[in-house]
Amino acid sequence: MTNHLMRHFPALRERAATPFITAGERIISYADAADQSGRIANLLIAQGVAPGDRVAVQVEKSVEMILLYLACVRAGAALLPLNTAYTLTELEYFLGDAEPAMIVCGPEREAGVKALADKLGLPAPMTLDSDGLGTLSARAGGLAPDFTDVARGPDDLAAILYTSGTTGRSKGAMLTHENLASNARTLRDYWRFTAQDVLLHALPVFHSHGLFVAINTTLVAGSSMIFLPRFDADDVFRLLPQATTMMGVPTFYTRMVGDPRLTREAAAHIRLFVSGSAPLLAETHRQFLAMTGHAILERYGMTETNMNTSNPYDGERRPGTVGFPLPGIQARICDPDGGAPCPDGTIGMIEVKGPNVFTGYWRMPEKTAAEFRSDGFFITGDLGIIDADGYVSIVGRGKDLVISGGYNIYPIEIESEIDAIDGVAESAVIGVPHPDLGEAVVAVVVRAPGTNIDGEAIIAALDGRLARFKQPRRVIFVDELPRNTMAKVQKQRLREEHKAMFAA
Ligand code: MLC
Ligand code: AMP
Repeated sequence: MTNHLMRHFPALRERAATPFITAGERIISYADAADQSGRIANLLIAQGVAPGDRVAVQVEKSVEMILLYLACVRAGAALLPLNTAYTLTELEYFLGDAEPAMIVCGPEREAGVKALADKLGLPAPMTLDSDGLGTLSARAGGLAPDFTDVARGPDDLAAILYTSGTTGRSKGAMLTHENLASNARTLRDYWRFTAQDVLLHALPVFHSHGLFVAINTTLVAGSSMIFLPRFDADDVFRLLPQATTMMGVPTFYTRMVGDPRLTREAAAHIRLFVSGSAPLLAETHRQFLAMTGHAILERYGMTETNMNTSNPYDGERRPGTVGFPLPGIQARICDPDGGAPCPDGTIGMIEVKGPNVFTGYWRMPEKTAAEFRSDGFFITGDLGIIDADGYVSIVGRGKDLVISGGYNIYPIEIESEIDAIDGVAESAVIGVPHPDLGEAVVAVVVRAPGTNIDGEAIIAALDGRLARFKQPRRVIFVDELPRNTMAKVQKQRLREEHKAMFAA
């Protein structure tokens, strides 16, 4: 048996001289990537990382982070990437739950992560900074570049990505070699990626979008990427003429549309702009088209499923829709409660099935079972409709979720933190339309009787406990929360009341 996912990346052997990643002045060829990932894979083995073991990684974006991902695949380990914004309090849960055999963190975090690792009985962390330096690179540098990839089959674990949930605790979505490989093949073919492509990569690399959609598609096509540490409009406009494709969350595109530098000429070298992770406003799609002549291609995915649907490469890219189920992937609309198929053209729960869909949540068999139908369809939690032409539209969420700048935020997690603060009786967290982030987090809070806590004190109490991007952008105080006859908080009513709060 060979290593299933690595078999899909022949460029590492066959396109040795081709640039894989350009980052500033650095150019890392496919040959470099093969060598460096081989050294890191040798280090993983030397550290005792065995097939199936987790390697937890919370580091700034760097080329070495991607080489570490490749090294994990090659050594048969499962990468567990973590958002750099997560606090040590949040990290404790992930490390305790996943029990990684190796931990890699930024040098500025080393002491805190080591203390956590000691407490949990895990190995001390290695470090990796945004320039790719640290104990990981130093130690791997002394090892041989040759590495025989560990044999792994299609169903073996390749990565665990944690996603929050409506029940509070984050769940580790287990993705196999074939989940990743099948989606990479499909996207390469559907979006016509070839070895001639250069992808402008400004996304973070700890989520499915920046990691798998962007990087696996590049690897499977043997094409190149230009790496930016983050979305910075100056860098993006400077580098667009060197790229042929770009992927982004809608915030990238709303920022570009609001920038006078976005012209036909600026985008002339690009053949494809892709958007996903959050709804792209039809208005943004139209403005972008008017300014550049490019119809942004919107697609729909999830951590658990990789990509499910996409607007077509040829043919109409319909604003406000997420296109058609990708080849080999089935999507259907069902009654959210009973699961019965909905009549054509009605709104219901989007359910999907295909080689892209994960195998389950790490050590949570009941939660896994609850999210699959008996015929193997995964219940996405997104409400949608399929029109007469087959285009899927997402029209709402069956799950209480806020998507801010492409990051998913589950209100229950914020509410439980706020409710635990002295001076708070109860709270409801909602997402409110925001011109830059799509949605922004707002907390509606009822003070405890006789207290006078203010918004600043609430934010201060959340600092260090919750990642900054999850913290409310605004806190509103009310005497009581609106409830229905079942005593359930009427969030829709709160969203309606506050919908113009951030109006531009
Ligand atoms: C940063 N901040 C955010 C935020 N990003 N707040 C809310 N929502 C966000 N998304 C906060 C920071 O903590 C900071 O707070 C302040 O905003 C400015 O930080 P910044 O780093 O300068 O922000 P910026 O560079 O402008 O980042 C915004 C962004 C970025 C939208 C460019 O968040 C981003 O790249 N998002 C992409 C997310 C993504 O990749 N999602 C894919 C998930 S996978 P302060 O107060 O400290 O200043 C998935 C599946 C699929 O969903 O289908 O793809
Ligand atoms: P995550 O759990 O971070 O992978 O986020 C997945 C969720 O993002 C999906 O369940 C959708 O709610 C949302 N999402 C992804 N792509 C789109 C899109 N193009 N339009 C609307 N929502 C999207």
